Amino acid sequence: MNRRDWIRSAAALPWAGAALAHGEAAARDQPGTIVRQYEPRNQESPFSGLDGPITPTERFFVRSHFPTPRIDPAGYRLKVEGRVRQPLELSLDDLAGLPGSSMTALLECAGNGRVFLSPRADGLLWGGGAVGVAEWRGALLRTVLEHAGIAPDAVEVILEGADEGQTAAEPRTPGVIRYARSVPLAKATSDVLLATEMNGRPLTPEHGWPLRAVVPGWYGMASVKWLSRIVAVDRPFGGFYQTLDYAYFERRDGQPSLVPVTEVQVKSQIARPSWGESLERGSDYAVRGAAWSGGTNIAKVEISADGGATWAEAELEEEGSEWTWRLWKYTWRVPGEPGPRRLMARATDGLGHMQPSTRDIDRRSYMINHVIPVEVIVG
Ligand SMILES: Nc1nc2c(c(=O)[nH]1)N[C@H]1C(S)=C(S)[C@@H](COP(=O)(O)O)O[C@H]1N2
Ligand SMILES: [Mo]
Repeated sequence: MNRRDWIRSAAALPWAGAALAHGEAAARDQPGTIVRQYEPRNQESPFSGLDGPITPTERFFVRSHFPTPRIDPAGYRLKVEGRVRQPLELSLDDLAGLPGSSMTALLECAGNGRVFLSPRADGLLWGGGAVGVAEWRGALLRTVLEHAGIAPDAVEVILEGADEGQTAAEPRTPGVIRYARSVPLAKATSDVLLATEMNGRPLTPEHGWPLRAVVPGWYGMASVKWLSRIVAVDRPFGGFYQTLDYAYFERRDGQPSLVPVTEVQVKSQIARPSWGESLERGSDYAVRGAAWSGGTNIAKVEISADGGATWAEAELEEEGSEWTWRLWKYTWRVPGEPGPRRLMARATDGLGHMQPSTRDIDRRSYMINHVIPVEVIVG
């Protein structure tokens, strides 16, 4: 189902009243992006613009730690080295010659929703727009690793970007470094994609042209853009972006222990109504949103309009591919009394994990999946 079909099928539903028409109209005149930081470029689009299973590239959030690197396509080489039998240097033509593979996958920044943390957290204050789904096309990382021949003692691969820089504030990088993240070998040799295309077009410069990793099911920080070097290593990588940044506390043996942020946690977000929207009292309003979980499918989404005292099940749209979100809708009979109201959505995934109602401080400023109400005005 494409975006237009999604809107059309919504409009055709029997309960589609005036309030639904209002909500859908808001989705069509798409609001623009919000620039969170100008240089390096960081931007998101309001989640209220959700209008189908795929996020258009121009509305897809951008999260960059350093300026977008300039890459000469003729001179570009992807290096594969470290604990391999045969180091490789692959040109763009070499990459295009590999067996093609495509995947519809969600990317969510580990800091998505950070603006809702209280007390205020450090880092970019994302609303709910640092998440999106795209169709990615390229070759499987596995194919490249097979060509290079992974040594038996390798445990991880480091994915390194061509972008570089240093942080001005704490935590400080050791001078100028390149952006890099590692992926354990089991993940690297199963479903990680090396993408050259996004939504049927070559990657844009901001999204990692000419080549990026897509690590499905993991928060976005692992999907390294401007991928230029892959290093197989025989011990876990302790790089900046998985120790000082993008790491959280896991309780082990009664002690909080820092571990890298990896899998996306179960979450649902309300797209419409949007924050502060006025709803006509007594009308039927089509509440819409999406739910996702890194490791598995979504089993259930529930809505509460009474602060969590009671929950009603939302209707799930048809299931997409393994790594995407599940769109949902719920027809809410707006109360007859005017005043402020709060709507909440909570998802449960196929493994039985339900979104928590409160924030876990062990997660520092990442993995923000507790239930966050949307406040509306009934008038
Ligand atoms: N080389 C490189 N790759 C990167 C980053 C970066 O700054 N440099 N940011 C990461 C983070 S934190 C996220 S959330 C995703 C965002 O991908 P997008 O900008 O295409 O949405 O890219 C990841 N890959
Ligand atoms: Mo991110």
